[in-house]
Amino acid sequence: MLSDTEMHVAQALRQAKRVTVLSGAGISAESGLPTFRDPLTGYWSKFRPEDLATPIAFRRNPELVWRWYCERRAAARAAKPNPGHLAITKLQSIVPAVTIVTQNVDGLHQSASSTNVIELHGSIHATRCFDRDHVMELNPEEDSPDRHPACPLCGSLARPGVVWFGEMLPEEALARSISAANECDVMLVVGTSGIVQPAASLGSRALSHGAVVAVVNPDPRSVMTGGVFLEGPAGSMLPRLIDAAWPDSK
Ligand code: BJW
Repeated sequence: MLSDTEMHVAQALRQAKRVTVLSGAGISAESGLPTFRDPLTGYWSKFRPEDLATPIAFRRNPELVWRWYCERRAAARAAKPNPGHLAITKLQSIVPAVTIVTQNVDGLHQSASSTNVIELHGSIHATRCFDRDHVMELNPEEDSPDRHPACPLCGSLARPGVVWFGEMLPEEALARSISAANECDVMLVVGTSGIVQPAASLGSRALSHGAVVAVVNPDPRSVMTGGVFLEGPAGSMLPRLIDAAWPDSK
């Protein structure tokens, strides 16, 4: 039985010409990848962000940062998309203009065969050098916490191709995300605490442009002012919504 709010969002989806999905770490939780801010299992329950996810942290202790990302790369490579990712792929097969703006670096939307994915915080599967941003190839078979490669062009150490605190987001990705927020009829904000800027402000941007904004999250603390809240994990809530919007597609 669907709640009135779920019915309202399903109806808005059915009528929508353009949908934007803003995803965060929570959508990959059911694929076994930890979120950042879960008090028990999140990365930041064990590490401080400033010790690992900033350029200063890398300068201070590159080996520690490299080891952490090496473990996370291995986990991301082993992870499989879950029903939440797959529901978004299905949505893309029904609505022609669906843009996925993800803060995630794990590549699971792409593994679920989604297209039009904007990686706002980069990709953990990309590597470049710290000093000069030269692109570096990292062979998964040689990717080991004990081997921190240096750039063949300039000798500087490898770093993951992600966006750390205090770094600018990729300009084009941010511009496309802002357009996707401005232009959508419905925005689904899935699995994000909405703390990290500028991604966090995309929901209110969509709202102020007249979109229906629905937050999908098991934690009611993530309610966004003005958006509607659908309480539950993405892996069950998203398939329910799509099935409710398009019962014939079940
Ligand atoms: C489920 C679920 C299930 C669980 N189903 N849900 C303006 C004001 C204030 C500060 C700033 C500002 N502008 C910039 C800043 C500074 C900073 C910032 O925002 N700081 C905040 C902490 C306040 N931002 C930046 O530095 C950004 N750069 C920038 O803006 O440049 C210009 C500038 C620089 C300096 C000053 C001013 C301007 C860059 C941000 C980069 C973020 N990087 C990280 C690491 C990426 C690499 C990596 O993966 O290691 O990105 S931090 C981390 O947080 C990661 C995530 O993408 C990001 C967001 O986290 P997310 O995805 O929301 O995860 P969680 O864990 O927070 O939430 C998970 C949610 O899922 C929870 O709600 C759960 O309940 C839910 N969940 N299971 C659905 N099954």
